Amino acid sequence: MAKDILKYLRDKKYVSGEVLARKLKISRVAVWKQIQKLKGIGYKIISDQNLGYCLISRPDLLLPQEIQRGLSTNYIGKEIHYFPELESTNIAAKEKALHRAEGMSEGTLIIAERQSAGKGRLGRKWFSPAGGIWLSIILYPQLSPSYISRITLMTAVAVVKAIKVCTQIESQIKWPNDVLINEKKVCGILTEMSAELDIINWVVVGIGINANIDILDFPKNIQKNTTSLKETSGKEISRVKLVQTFLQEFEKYYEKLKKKGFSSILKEWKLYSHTLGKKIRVDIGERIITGEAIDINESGALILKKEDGELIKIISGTILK
Ligand code: BT5
Repeated sequence: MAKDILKYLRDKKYVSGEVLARKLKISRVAVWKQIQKLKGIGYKIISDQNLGYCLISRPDLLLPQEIQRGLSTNYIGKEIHYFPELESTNIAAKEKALHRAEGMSEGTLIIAERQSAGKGRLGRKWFSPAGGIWLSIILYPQLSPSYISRITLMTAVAVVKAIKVCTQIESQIKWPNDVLINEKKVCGILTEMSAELDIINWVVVGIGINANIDILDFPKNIQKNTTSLKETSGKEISRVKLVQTFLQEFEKYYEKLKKKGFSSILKEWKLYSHTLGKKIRVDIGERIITGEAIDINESGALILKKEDGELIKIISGTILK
């Protein structure tokens, strides 16, 4: 109901309690109660005995009604589950993803203001204080499980585009799942899935973007290699706008991936690549391989040229400093 009142409240203009009551088919006392609720979550609303209610400002929170206001996607973010705090949006999304048969729809979003146990890859920790963007998207693609790495690469392209559109900041993609600004990590992506033979049951794409976080708030051991959009631009950015833009870009690229294949996205990925052309060391679990990153192939694997000229195809790994 509080959400419905927002539809009729106008930015910086008065709407009478009577009109609100009539539109929503509730009493004026009920309207007043809902207004108190909205104030409680940070909406600044003033009231005048004769004129009614006037919305002065919205809270800087990633509330579903704020994200969905003006969101132009067809299905990504049409359903949003919002939490002030969660252990991890990926954990919550994975639980929800199981309920496809009960109507869980593709593109459902889990979003939290803070994560108490944010996850990186391979059991690493992801630091997730207030001010960042921590979200996970549930997908049910009819693609082969081998597409998982392409979904991560595609997501990184959508992040770079959204950052550019919203802040004008140029960022680069470090294969496979990092987005960097001036060599420092501003975003990490964690893609998880459940699959059987050649069928994907579900995919959860988790995205963490350091939006309005002060660098000194990061743990000491990662400060050197980490940045935030606030730090780079020198001012707070609109997180709601960035989430909306990202969701729109994400849907665009996801559709492209499914309909036209990966090659068109790969071209853009290469444009934003921080990795190609560099001499790197990659930890692939059982060993570390050194060589020049010369290409990404059609399935999203990194092609490394060793000193002796041998070409190695790496499906997943971590580039070492
Ligand atoms: C990642 O792992 O980069 C994937 C991060 C995914 C986070 C999102 S937030 C929403 C969703 N819910 C979750 O629980 N996770 C996803 P990886 O490549 O393994 O990098 C992890 C490493 O990045 C850590 O070991 C730290 O060194 C560093 N790190 C941790 N927090 C960071 C932060 N906020 N910004 C930059 N670097 C960070």
